[in-house]
Amino acid sequence: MKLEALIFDVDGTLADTERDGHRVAFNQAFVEVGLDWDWSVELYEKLLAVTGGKERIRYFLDEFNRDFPRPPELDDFIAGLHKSKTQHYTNLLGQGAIPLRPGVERLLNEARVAGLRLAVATTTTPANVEALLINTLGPDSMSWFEVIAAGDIVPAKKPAPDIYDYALQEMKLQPAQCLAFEDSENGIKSSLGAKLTTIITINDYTHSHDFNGAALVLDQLGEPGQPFTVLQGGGVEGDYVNIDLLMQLHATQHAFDATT
Ligand code: XBP
Ligand code: MG
Repeated sequence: MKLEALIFDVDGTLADTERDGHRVAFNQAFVEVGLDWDWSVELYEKLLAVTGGKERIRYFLDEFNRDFPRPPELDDFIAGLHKSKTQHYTNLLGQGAIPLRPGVERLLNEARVAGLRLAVATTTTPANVEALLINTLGPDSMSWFEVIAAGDIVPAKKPAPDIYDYALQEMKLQPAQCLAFEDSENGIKSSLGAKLTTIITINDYTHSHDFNGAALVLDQLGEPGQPFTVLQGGGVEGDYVNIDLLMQLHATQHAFDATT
C-alpha cells in the first residue's frame, strides 16, 4: 500500500509543551483558585503516567494528595480547574512560550508539497492544538490538517488506540497507508494498538520509556546540517527525517503486506 498520510501526536512530539507549558498552566490555575498545590518538574514526570489534564488532576488527588478534602462535586471542581488551566495554557502559547521541535515545520511543509495528507491524534484539549498551531505555524495552519482528533472526542484516551482509530476512520484510510509520530510510551501503545507504523522522537520526560515496536526511535527529526541520532531501529538512508526517508521506512515496514 502507498504512503498516503502522516498522523502526529502533539505534546512532546510537535513541541516540548509539558514542562514549560502544561505544567506551568496547571500551577497557575491552582494559584488562581487559592490551592497550595505545586507540581514540580519531578512530580510532573510521575503525573505524566496518566494522559489528559482532568484525568491527571484526579490521579494527583488519588495517589499524591490523599488528605485533600474532596469537594462534594468533584467532577465539577476538576472541570473548573481544568478550564482555567486551558486558559492559562493558551495564553502562554499566545506569548510564544513554546516553539516547535526541530524539523517539525520543515517536515510538515515537505509533506504538503508531496501531497501527503496530515492529521493530529492527541489527548490534549482541541483549543490547545489550535493555539499551538496558530502561534507557531500561522493562522492558516489549522487547515493543513484534514483531521484534528483531540481531547474528549473519544472517551478512552491514550494508551487506548481509540484516538488513532478515530483519525483513520475520519480519513477513510487503512493503518498501512499512514505513519504515526509519537514521543511517549502511552503514545506508542495507542498508535501500535491502531496498527500504525510509528516513529518516535524522545524528549527529556520520555527518553527512558519503553518504545518496543517502534519502527524508528530518534532524538529529534533533525534538519539539514543538524542530524538526528538513531536510538533504536534504522535501516534507512539519511540523517534527518524527510519524505524520502519516510517512504523508505514505509516500504521496509510494509514489504510483505501483500503476501501476509
Ligand atoms: C499529552 C497529554 C495531555 C496534556 C494536557 O497528550 O497527556 O494530557 O498534558 O492536556 P499528547 P489537557 O502527547 O497525546 O498530545 O490538559 O488539555 O488534557
Ligand atoms: Mg505526546
